[in-house]
Amino acid sequence: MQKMAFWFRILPLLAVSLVLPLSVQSIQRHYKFNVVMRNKTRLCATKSIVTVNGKFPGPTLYAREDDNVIVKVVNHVQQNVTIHWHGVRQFRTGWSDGPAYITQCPIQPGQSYIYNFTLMGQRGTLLWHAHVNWLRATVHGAIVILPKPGVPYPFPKPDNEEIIVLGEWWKSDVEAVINQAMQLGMPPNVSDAHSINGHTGPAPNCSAKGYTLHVETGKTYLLRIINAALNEELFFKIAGHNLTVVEVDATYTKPFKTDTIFIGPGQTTNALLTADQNPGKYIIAASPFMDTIVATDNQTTTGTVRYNGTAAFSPTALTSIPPRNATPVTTSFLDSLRSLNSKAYPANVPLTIDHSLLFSIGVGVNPCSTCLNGSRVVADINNVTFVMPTTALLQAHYYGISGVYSEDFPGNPPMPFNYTGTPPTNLQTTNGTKVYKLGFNSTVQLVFQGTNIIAPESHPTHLHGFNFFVVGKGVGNFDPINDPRKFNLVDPVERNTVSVPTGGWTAIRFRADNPGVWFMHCHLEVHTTWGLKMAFLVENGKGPNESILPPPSDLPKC
Ligand SMILES: *[C@@H]1O[C@H](CO)[C@@H](O)[C@H](O)[C@H]1NC(C)=O
Ligand SMILES: *[C@@H]1O[C@H](CO)[C@@H](O)[C@H](O)[C@H]1NC(C)=O
Ligand SMILES: *[C@@H]1O[C@H](CO)[C@@H](O)[C@H](O)[C@H]1NC(C)=O
Ligand SMILES: *[C@@H]1O[C@H](CO)[C@@H](O)[C@H](O)[C@H]1NC(C)=O
Ligand SMILES: *[C@@H]1O[C@H](CO)[C@@H](O)[C@H](O)[C@H]1NC(C)=O
Ligand SMILES: *[C@@H]1O[C@H](CO)[C@@H](O)[C@H](O)[C@H]1NC(C)=O
Ligand SMILES: *[C@@H]1O[C@H](CO)[C@@H](O)[C@H](O)[C@H]1NC(C)=O
Ligand SMILES: *[C@@H]1O[C@H](CO)[C@@H](O)[C@H](O)[C@H]1NC(C)=O
Ligand SMILES: *[C@@H]1O[C@H](CO)[C@@H](O)[C@H](O)[C@H]1NC(C)=O
Ligand SMILES: *[C@@H]1O[C@H](CO)[C@@H](O)[C@H](O)[C@H]1NC(C)=O
Ligand SMILES: *[C@@H]1O[C@H](CO)[C@@H](O)[C@H](O)[C@H]1NC(C)=O
Ligand SMILES: *[C@@H]1O[C@H](CO)[C@@H](O)[C@H](O)[C@H]1NC(C)=O
Ligand SMILES: [Cu+2]
Repeated sequence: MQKMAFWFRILPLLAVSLVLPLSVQSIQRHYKFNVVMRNKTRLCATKSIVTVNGKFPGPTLYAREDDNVIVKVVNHVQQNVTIHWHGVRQFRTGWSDGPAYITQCPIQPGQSYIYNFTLMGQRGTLLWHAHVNWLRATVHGAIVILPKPGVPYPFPKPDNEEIIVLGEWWKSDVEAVINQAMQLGMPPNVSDAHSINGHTGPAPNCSAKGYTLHVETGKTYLLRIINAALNEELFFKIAGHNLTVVEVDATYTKPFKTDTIFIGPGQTTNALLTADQNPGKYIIAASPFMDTIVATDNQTTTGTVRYNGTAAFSPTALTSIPPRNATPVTTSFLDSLRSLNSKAYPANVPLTIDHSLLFSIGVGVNPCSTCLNGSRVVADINNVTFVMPTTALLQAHYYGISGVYSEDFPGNPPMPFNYTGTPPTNLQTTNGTKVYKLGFNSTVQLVFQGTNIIAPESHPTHLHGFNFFVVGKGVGNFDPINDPRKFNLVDPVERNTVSVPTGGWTAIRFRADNPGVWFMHCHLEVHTTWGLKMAFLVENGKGPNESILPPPSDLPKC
């Protein structure tokens, strides 16, 4: 009897310690993404767009850190489709990363593909988006990664949270916009409006209702802000309120207060908003940043924060919009970003470097007999304009198919010049499908150097498969002797997409501990189309968990 009582008491404990941790580690989240056409009315006109499940923005993918996520994507439209889980590390699961012709062939009309990945060592907000042509203009949505069960946020628990997806809207079909630009060899038409959660708000000749965030006095909201625009870095503000930034790109930051968020395409920012002002209505504004001669969509999109109990007729508090060329606002925001670097969330910055790379990034001009001026604008990294292969690079690497890419991507500009001074007279680039090879677990320091060719421009540059630390940045040319002395190797911000300042440079560091083929490109879609892209090939390691997993059986074929 006594023995049995003992076992009755201990069994639940055993059940807890043996069964619970296992089940907690292996929660599966299943999603189905039906890619379908839908008519949407924006700017007082109706247009048919590609969507996921009919939604714009698309559905939010919720999961916890350590969860296994299974998304079945079924293509019901006439375009090729792929989905990229922007910022998800995809440790050994490059097959689920998504960029067309880099890690997979597109999901063709009528076909489907199951993305299967585990969220490891990340928590916060990311985004998913189509990664073929310009489809991501309408095919995008939020990824919310909650902390593991029982693990609190490292900041006061908000009363509620809200996803804020910023986007761009064209009255025309977006594929027609880029196809026309490519035919002419000219920059594409800018968008007709920005949007907040799919709402453009009031625009010229169209009194559309904007997005509204309802708040209760005294409560704090975690805003999960995502820039899903194609070609524009944006400012985000709320009248009369400061925001406290606590996380970017699914890594925690040291909290800091700001009245303006600066956010590039592909980036995410979590910020706390406290409804501590007089009850009323306050404008939310998203507007473009551009500090050089390049054209932008100048429409500021607006929404409203509305305190509960506010009368419909009460006036709305406006906010001052940063000027389009407000470089100091961007600098002060970027300089405030620091990784949390706590005991629980350390910043493991590589301190010794195996590969020290300098990548010049910008545009060029190549001959084109059929184009408007007999030339076309292209873009390049180290003078290589990347040409998309017709076989995905990851398959070519995994199966040893030769002739798809070469491994001679230059680690330095082949012909150094004064990148931020007078450009060379010959603006031509070379074509190539080249990768840069990295040994497993090697360390990389990569300096992005913007060029002045045609015009200097800020490039929000994105690396797939890794987070990196932003150890330094500056204006002018990178100085390899003096600038590294000023690097922050203690608490640099950790992210997956970084803005390289106009006419300047940014230095990042990362450890190549994820085997596979990883795309790196400017997240201004126009620059990606023009060729500002390349890939790193990270070799397998020797250990049991250091190789690419075998490809899934439903991997699309080209
Ligand atoms: C969209 O609208 C057009 C024209 O109004 C109509 O012909 C078409 O069937 C609609 N498509 C969908 C998917 O609703
Ligand atoms: C997902 O991938 C894991 C690891 O490769 C595999 O064991 C599992 O069967 C896959 N699940 C699905 C639904 O494909
Ligand atoms: C781009 O803009 C030009 C000038 O406004 C216009 O004529 C053209 O139709 C636009 N292209 C597309 C695809 O909308
Ligand atoms: C708004 O409408 C007016 C009058 O019809 C027209 O002149 C103007 O060009 C329109 N503006 C835009 C941005 O469409
Ligand atoms: C926002 O922060 C600034 C600088 O700290 C301060 O001057 C301002 O009063 C704050 N505004 C609000 C609404 O808290
Ligand atoms: C946007 O504003 C800039 C600076 O004010 C201006 O040079 C540019 O022509 C505007 N672009 C459009 C499309 O109106
Ligand atoms: C807002 O809602 C809260 C809780 O529902 C309530 O306590 C408060 O009085 C409301 N405030 C106003 C201004 O209606
Ligand atoms: C590069 O050009 C800039 C702008 O003209 C000039 O200030 C700088 O001195 C030049 N640097 C070198 C190394 O020549
Ligand atoms: C880029 O490559 C082209 C073609 O080989 C060459 O003419 C040009 O001088 C190179 N430019 C630079 C900056 O390396
Ligand atoms: C470079 O590649 C593009 C296609 O991506 C092609 O149109 C162009 O002719 C190529 N240029 C050269 C010099 O091979
Ligand atoms: C990678 O290298 C670091 C530093 O040498 C080492 O601490 C770590 O264990 C290595 N990781 C793997 C997976 O080999
Ligand atoms: C879709 O992808 C397939 C496979 O790569 C390709 O052959 C086809 O041309 C693509 N279709 C379009 C419309 O781009
Ligand atoms: Cu760019």
